[in-house]
Amino acid sequence: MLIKLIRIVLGNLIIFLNWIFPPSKQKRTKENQKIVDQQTKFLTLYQFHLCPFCVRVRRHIKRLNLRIKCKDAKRDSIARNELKEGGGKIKVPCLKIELNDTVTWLYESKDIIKYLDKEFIGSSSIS
Ligand SMILES: N[C@@H](CCC(=O)N[C@@H](CS)C(=O)NCC(=O)O)C(=O)O
Repeated sequence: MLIKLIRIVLGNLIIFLNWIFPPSKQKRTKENQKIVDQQTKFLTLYQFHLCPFCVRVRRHIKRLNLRIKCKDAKRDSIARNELKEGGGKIKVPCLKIELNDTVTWLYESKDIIKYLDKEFIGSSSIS
């Protein structure tokens, strides 16, 4: 009970700090943003709103200026089932990558960030 309360307080504090200090966004031309938006159509992030690892990944997505669908696997039971059935476990964050008829469920915030950097860092950026 106490642990749950501490988690909620800390989670909300992280959300608040994230709101106060938003990451600076990578800039792209409209045309380049359109190309990147096409590529991110195939990505879905399964996450919990208050999970610090998810906040880290969401910040990174914002920093890279990516439009990636986010599904809340805590409150949305359909998303929770998709994650369990598809990925094999309820652990967040998890990035679902749908490419060329292959679906990959990428767990671990570190690995998700590494993947996004590899695919999108500096991708068509202005500066
Ligand atoms: N090492 C993992 C840690 C992820 C993690 O512990 N996530 C927690 C939420 S903060 C989780 O999914 N717990 C399963 C659950 O609550 O059902 C990462 O960096 O992504």
